[in-house]
Amino acid sequence: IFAKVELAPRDPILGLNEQYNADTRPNKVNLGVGVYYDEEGRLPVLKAVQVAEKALAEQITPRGYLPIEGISTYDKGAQALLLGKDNELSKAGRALTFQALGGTGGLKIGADFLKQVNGSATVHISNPSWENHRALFERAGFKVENYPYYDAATHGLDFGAMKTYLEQLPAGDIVVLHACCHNPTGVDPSFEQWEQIAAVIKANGLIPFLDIAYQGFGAGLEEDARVVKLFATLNIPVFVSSSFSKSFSLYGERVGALTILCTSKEEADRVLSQVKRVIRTNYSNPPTHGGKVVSMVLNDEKLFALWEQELSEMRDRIRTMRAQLVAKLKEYGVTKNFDFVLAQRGMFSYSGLTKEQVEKLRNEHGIYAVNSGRICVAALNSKNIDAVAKAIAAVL
Ligand code: PLP
Ligand code: TYF
Repeated sequence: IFAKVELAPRDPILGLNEQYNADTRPNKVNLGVGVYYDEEGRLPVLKAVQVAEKALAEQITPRGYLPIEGISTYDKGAQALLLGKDNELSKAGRALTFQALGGTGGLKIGADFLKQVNGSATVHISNPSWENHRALFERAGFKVENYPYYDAATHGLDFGAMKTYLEQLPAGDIVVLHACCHNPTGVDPSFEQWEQIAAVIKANGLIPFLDIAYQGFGAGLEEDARVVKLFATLNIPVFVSSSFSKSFSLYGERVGALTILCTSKEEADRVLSQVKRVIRTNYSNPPTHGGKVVSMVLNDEKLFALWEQELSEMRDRIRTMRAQLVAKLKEYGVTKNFDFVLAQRGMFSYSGLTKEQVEKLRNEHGIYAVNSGRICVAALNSKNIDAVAKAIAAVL
């Protein structure tokens, strides 16, 4: 049975990591994978997480199976982060949240459930989008198309083309939207543009699937959930995949969630029973540790405040790095205007570097970026930024 198995290509981003790890040059810099590093170039372990883990270590508890939908306080906390604490949908029993294996897991159980109830629909993702979106929805059995999004000429959003495209979609089609901090471009619609997108989605009977993997990295926890809250007012089915991988720096714990908004409590009860079946046949129930840590932080006022503070420090550091990169590029003689980097939000910048320039950066300078020109600004720090800016100036 293995004779005809073809060698699959490496993940373009995670494959880059393998190449970076094998590189022996001492001054190499990894701007490839979307991971937040601190000023020392280390993956942080947040103080809020440390406090929670110490508390958990002191209470030795049995490790039985979790409910299929996960830890209830985790689900409640994750839902409140998206919709706000006392929101109408949660109170009415119209919002369902499932602990999931990262944001990826939330997308996958949502996709599997959608395939069951809306299988002939086409899924539309932004052009470009996170590498895994297309593969994940195709693997779930969907046809996947791209909607216009990024405009390379302006380094901004091609809103006109995006809206026109959405307007011609048939009812029932699924639209995957990055609720904040678009990966890979860093370009988000304005709130006024979001209102127009939401109106088209509602008018055409489209199904929005919001992906929010960087809540807190744009403008703040509440501000970044504004788009989710907007869609929650539409009174239509809404899917939301959220991730704590980056915001808690808990990548390997696989902490994420799927939230589904329904139009009535009765509908929600039926949906709940079916999504549980999807989860049961995939991995039965989620793991305990990461979920307990996140739940403890989300549900303790002091720990929550500490986490929010740490998150705001991460966000501010990335902003500082954006400003420094733009300033250093000028300093090293780049005449092209890079001010657009300041307007981009979240971890990433679509730098506009070509594939050839990215290859040169890697081969000649040991600086790793994604072939699309995406760089992870959250991997810059005051020790590597000069080398990075000099190298970019050289390849330009
Ligand atoms: N969606 C987007 C847009 C992402 O950038 C990521 C990043 O990893 C994910 C989903 C998946 O998150 P997780 O690592 O929690 O599975
Ligand atoms: O886009 C990124 O870099 C992150 C990390 O298959 C990631 O989202 C990349 C590829 C992948 C899973 C996670």
